[in-house]
Amino acid sequence: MSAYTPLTPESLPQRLAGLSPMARAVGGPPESWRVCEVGDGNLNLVFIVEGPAGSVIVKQALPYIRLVGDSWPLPLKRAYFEYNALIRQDAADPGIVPAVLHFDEDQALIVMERLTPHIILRGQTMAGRKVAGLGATMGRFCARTAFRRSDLAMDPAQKKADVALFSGNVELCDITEKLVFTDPYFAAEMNRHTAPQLDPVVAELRADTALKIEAQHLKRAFTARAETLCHGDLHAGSIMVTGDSVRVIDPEFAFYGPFGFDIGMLVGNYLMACHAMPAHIPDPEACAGYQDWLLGVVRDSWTVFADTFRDLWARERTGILYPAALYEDQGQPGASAAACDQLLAEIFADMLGFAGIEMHRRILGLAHVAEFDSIADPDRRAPLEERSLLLGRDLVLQRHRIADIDAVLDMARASQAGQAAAGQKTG
Ligand code: ADP
Ligand code: SR1
Ligand code: MG
Repeated sequence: MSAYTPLTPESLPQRLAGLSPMARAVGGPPESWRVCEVGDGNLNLVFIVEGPAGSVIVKQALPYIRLVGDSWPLPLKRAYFEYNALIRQDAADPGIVPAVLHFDEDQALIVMERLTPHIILRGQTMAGRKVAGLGATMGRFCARTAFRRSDLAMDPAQKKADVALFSGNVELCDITEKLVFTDPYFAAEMNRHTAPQLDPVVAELRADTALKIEAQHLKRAFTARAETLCHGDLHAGSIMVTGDSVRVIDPEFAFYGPFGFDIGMLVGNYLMACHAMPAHIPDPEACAGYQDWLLGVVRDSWTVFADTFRDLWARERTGILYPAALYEDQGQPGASAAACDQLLAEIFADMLGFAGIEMHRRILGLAHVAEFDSIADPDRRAPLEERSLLLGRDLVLQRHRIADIDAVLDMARASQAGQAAAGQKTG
């Protein structure tokens, strides 16, 4: 047991020199290592350590929220949840999350594979660059982790032990419960929005009782439905890409929650990127082309999620839910397929609800997205944010009536064109 001490670029080589997996990966004498702190996230220290043999990432939790400062303490144990999530995600969908080389619980640090030449997805999309296979890889990742870490596939004792383990991630869930599901809908202290331009729509949303009821229904799903292991913070800053490789990082918010949570957060982020794009790609034709590509990513994410989920349903349904004894074994494969379709319809509606809530909190809450925040002129920013807010409300309120993913894309296109909810097909 050693007392927790935050690393610095100067202290890191000497402090971690004795870790053999790290020394092997980096090579050379520790005095020759180049160390650079690159943490651009909201919470932790992240170092790149380079040497003659290669490089690694060292991520260490701080005892407070980096974005806010030491006035908001946060327990170091979040590194334990991140480590436990990484190894489970890697087992469920190998090769997507960084390989873990070492975990030190006392120092709240993880040494992991450095993804290179990957960059954060947000930077790619803001620059209007496409990533081959983005929707398919993320749809598959979400479906594989959702299915394989649930009672559809797991041994029930292991699933319950896992729920118990991750139920300790209290403080990070508390952040989501407050910042995502609650604060956007009242004048919470740390909120900020583009003012005064957005004031009228913000007042309208906060007065919308139907919206606030649905937001709390979704929060209830977040707190009570321990269906599967969720990444918990799956946005464009938690995905690293090249032109044709897609990897996922940063599952410290991991918890057991609804099947549709991760893919919903992701879809919300893609839709916000779409709405912000006119400010980043000035040529209207190029912008429209890129928005279409982003909407294609939304479509692929859902269709590949659903296809993968159906495939796993057929091949890997070894858990306690919807057992084959009730359907296939009685010569009723159609009933099994119907059960799967009904569950996917529920996940689809949840996904849209979580997407809408995410779109609200990133414009009204504490933690915004660079797609909007980097638009310097508030008169340019506000109308794009407003369309996103209104689309988010439509997704939340109408989620049980939206027929399919193409109807979502129609709603997004209409919203981008400034015609909220027009062009929507509902079933
Ligand atoms: P936080 O938990 O504070 O949000 P992140 O895990 O998002 O921190 O990491 C912050 C930054 O560090 C990322 O935006 C990325 O640039 C870099 N980073 C994190 N993990 C890796 C990795 N495995 N490989 C390469 N870069 C990484
Ligand atoms: C105070 S933490 C703010 C946000 O950063 C994290 O990445 C999560 O998205 C959290 O809601
Ligand atoms: Mg992060």
